[in-house]
Amino acid sequence: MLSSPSEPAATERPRLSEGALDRLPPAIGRPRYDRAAARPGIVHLGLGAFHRGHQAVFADDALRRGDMGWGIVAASLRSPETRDALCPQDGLYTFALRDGASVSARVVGSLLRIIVAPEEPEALIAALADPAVKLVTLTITEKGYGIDRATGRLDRADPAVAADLAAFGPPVSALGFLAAGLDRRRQAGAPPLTIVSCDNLPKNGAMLRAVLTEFAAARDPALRSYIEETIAFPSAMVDRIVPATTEADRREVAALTGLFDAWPVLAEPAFDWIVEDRFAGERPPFEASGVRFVADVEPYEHMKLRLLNGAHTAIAAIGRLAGFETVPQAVAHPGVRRFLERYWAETEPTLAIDAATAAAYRAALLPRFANPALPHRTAQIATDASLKVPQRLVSPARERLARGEGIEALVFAVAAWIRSSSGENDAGQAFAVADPALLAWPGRPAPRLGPEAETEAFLRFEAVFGADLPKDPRFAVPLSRAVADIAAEGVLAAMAARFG
Ligand code: CS2
Repeated sequence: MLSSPSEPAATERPRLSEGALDRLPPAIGRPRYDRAAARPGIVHLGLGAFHRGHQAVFADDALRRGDMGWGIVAASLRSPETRDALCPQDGLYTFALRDGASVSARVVGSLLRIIVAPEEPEALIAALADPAVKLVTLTITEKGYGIDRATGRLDRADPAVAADLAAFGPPVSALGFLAAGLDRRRQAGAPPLTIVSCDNLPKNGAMLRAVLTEFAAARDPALRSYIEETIAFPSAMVDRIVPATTEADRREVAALTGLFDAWPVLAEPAFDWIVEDRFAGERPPFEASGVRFVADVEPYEHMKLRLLNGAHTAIAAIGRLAGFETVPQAVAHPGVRRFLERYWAETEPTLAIDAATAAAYRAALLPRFANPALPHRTAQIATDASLKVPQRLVSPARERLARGEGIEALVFAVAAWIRSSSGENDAGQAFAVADPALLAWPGRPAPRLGPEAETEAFLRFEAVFGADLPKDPRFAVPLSRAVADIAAEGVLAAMAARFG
């Protein structure tokens, strides 16, 4: 539903705001609750599109139902962009669901306050220490946790972590803010808190607990004990495809709502938020929105990381090499679909979840990826790939090898990632590699070193491959061959030769 040339430009329309809600067409949902009466019960770190297309929507549902203690104070840890877009709109934004030709939209009102952490560090610490706050959620991406991926421990060389450990000034890192907020809660005797990582990392709750306690221990042993004894870190599986917002999206939302929204969020209808049922205090009343609380999240986590995210990472690498800009474009190619079937045939049996759940999840993936209304960019998914490949592709490969099973599709995906890390596609065109962890890795091979030397160098990337796989010829040999074939024939031909 794109605006026609006769319609006003998006920015010429009245701006979305509290005062403009009455002008929305009746079909557009909106907060009918008294936002001034909503109280912050959640602090969120990492105010990107994903949060606004996922957790913030469930909080808005709760407020709509009259549970007024579940508003959100959201913080951007770096950039002021989202705050600058949303504050003139009273924190409101449009959330649009797109599925093929159908689109529906609602205005979300759960963001009660937006903090840009570097500008107002004290406000964020105070929000974290607020006794009314019961839950902290995080979407800070894989690289936000200051974790050393090779050891699973705190990465003291991470610049933000190092800065926070070196000085007691205003925090910079997510861990620094959490530690400061928790320390204040401890001193004030505030009620216990639950902290939920909503990033695509395995055992994300345990991982966050481990790095945060290690960080706190470096500060103050009493803080460490407080965290270990009173704070809950349930693991969580989050799922929803939420591509970065484009100018075309802004125009579409303006045409749909009649109002200009500087930063709407567009997503697919499918979603999951499965949280380990281990809360320190009150649990958010999100079940009515379809959020599930379970005893053990790990089977769901693996299912999602390996079936969806692993396929995404493979599509992103193949897509970058073959010149597919978006996921729907990539999966329109029959060779990619044949590869994916093999990829899923390898990964599905590694899951410790009942077969029917895995099969249903897998069956829904191709239609989700193919959704033409969500042009999810391969470049976006390829961001930070070196932090994604281990849990998405390498872990299932390792498990299959341990059982003596084949790993042709998994190895091919890893090979495509290695080739795409050179920043050049199969037609010889350069593209940017947005992967700071890869760029900072001292062993990174020089471009155009040749496939054999390239594979050899990458196999020394311990944070990705560990110490075992490089020595295992069942992994190293086919990897080297796949990298060489992709270099010689191009990714699509090398893929067709293997998977049809
Ligand atoms: C994607 C995820 O960018 C990526 O790494 O694989 O953001 C993916 O879209 C979501 O996890 C879907 O739930």
